[in-house]
Amino acid sequence: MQRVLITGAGGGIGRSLRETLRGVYPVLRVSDRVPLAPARSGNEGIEEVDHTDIADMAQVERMVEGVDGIIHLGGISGENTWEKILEGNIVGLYNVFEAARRAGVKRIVMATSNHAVGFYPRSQTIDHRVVPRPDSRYGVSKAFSEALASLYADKHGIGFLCTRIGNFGTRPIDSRRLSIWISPRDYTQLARIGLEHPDIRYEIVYGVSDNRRSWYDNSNAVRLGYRPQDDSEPQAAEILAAEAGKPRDPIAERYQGGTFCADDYDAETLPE
Ligand code: 15L
Repeated sequence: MQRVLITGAGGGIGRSLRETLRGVYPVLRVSDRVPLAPARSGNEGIEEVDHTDIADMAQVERMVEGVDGIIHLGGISGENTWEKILEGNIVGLYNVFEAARRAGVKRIVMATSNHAVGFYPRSQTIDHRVVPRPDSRYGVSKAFSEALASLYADKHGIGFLCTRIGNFGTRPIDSRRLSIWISPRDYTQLARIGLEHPDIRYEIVYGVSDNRRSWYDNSNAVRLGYRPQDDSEPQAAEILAAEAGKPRDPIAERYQGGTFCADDYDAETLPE
């Protein structure tokens, strides 16, 4: 990998990867539709800063020019109106994959989400083979991203690592996140596997740390060499004590997607 592109580089994960991947590849191109910090150069590699709205194919074609691998974080990162999801996560995603195909890009690490499978109950441990159970319009767009990646892998030979990210941050922020948290250094490791592993065609893995309370069987990531360094457990006692006695939504508590499942919920019976 000579030149690696990070889309959505202005978001939390993008800003973090810009630091942790600095100097790992000779050129790091960072892109977003929001303004980014100016490019740096020097011993730790060259940065290129790009400004692109992924809903516009002409801009996307320029963004991917000369790139060997992409970490695609761009688009909408939570529940939103259908119009915004359509623009960022359906049209925008298609533009990135299609422009990448035309430009001969060989590898894409993609941010899908736990919300593609958010309606699995917390009582169930799920692996990379389960069928999607989206918990929101956002979750549907992430299931779509996994399906589009599968098409571009099978038909066009682009290698995809689809990372179903839990919750990225320096520490878990609540009891649900104790099960799905991922630290910056663990996500960096996973992204590097996605770009550098010699035999990736189409793989789904969970973007989570080695959390004792995990709901995921992440053996597919382990098979690819992932050795997470972090576990949310040291924060558990403090988080659980802070939440003790607070009212809890029964739908949010039952399913892995939490409040994404509870929002707008009006079915009369609970899905299994
Ligand atoms: C996600 O997919 C979102 O991008 C992030 O903002 C969080 O909401 C996260 O899931 C989560 O489930 O905590």
